[in-house]
Amino acid sequence: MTHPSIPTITAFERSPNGGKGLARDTRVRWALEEVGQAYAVRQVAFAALKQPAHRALQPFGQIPSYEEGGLVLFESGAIVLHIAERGTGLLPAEPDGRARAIAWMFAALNTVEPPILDLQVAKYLEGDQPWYEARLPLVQDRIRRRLDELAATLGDADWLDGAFSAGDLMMVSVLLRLRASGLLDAFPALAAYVARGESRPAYRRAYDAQAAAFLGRDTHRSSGGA
Ligand code: GTB
Repeated sequence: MTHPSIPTITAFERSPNGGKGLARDTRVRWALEEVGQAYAVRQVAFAALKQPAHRALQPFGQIPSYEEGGLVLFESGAIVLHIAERGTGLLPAEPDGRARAIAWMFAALNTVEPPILDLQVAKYLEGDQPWYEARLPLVQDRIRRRLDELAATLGDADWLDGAFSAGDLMMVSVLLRLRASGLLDAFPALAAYVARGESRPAYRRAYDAQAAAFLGRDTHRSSGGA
């Protein structure tokens, strides 16, 4: 039985990538861990994602969703922002710093993640197209341009704007999706930034929890249920 005050999120029942933390429930788990909020996880089978019961929570039939009392939320960005606003440690108290941290969340989702998604679409969905080889360098160049710009802004700072914030949580989550491509290797400051994010205890707990779920030992938080 889930305690009514403990939020419930949804995650894949089976991981297409073997639970390497790249599905978007990980960023939500990470935010919950950063603010010290206990949570429950309901794992959803692929077929169930597109059923009305799940679409009532997530209109596009995707994970993650978030339920807390009467509140139902979808979109990982909105969920992380909600968690950050309710908890402490992910957004500065000072209004201008808070606004900038939120701007970095949007930058991660709206400016940096789209070309990274393009690369994944190209590789996994368009790899057999005759124009794939010609298009790939264009997609990679668009990512490199964003990484260049981001590296210039980060400089030699640890985090994007002062202390670690929800903006960094989201940016690191997005950049992690690039690791397998090797594109981050040409940007040592960004690779180090990502490693700093990954080494945070809250990230480790989130990663381990999503990985354990696929091995059927998600004892970290109550999972399963209707
Ligand atoms: N904008 C939404 C958000 O941010 O919440 C996007 C949500 C989304 O794309 N969810 C994906 C999903 O449910 C999972 S995260 N897909 C199923 C579907 O659309 O039917 C994307 C994802 C999936 C798999 C891997 N992987 O295997 O590495 C990584 C990321």
